Amino acid sequence: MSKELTFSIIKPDAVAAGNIGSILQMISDAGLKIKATKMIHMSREQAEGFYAVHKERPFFGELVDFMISGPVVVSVLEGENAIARYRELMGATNPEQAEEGTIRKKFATNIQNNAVHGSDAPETAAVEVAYFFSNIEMVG
Ligand code: RTP
Ligand code: MG
Repeated sequence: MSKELTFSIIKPDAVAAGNIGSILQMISDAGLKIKATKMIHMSREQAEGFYAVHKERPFFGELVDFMISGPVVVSVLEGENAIARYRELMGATNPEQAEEGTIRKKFATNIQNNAVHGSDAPETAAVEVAYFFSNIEMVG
């Protein structure tokens, strides 16, 4: 099995609620290695570019407003099957449907303010990592 990279965002709701440490601990306890991490406050243009795949969805404007409402913590995670494992740890998009023990069950407020983002496929993971990090920012 080869190692895989995935990209994570701790969203503004979770940062504002003081949950950065708890979420990074859950990631670490799940055996995902943090290869890079930093706090940023995205501009509208950066958030619109990141969520470009959703630009035709009815919630796009509100989603961008939410994502720029405060700072976020972006990270690169590594592990075997990291993409699927992180999405499992995150739980369902809507926290009402999220399993016990998941990040969204614990920390999400609603379907939009849902604490975290994780890449959904190798292709999107590669694009998302490169959107926020250069190679020099990642540990070996
Ligand atoms: P993410 O991309 O953030 O990891 O979340 P996801 O795959 O579980 O969900 P996705 O369908 O990709 O939606 C991206 C984000 O848009 C917000 N959303 N709002 N108001 C709504 O009905 C709605 N649906 C989705 C959420 O913040 C979701 O995570
Ligand atoms: Mg998604």
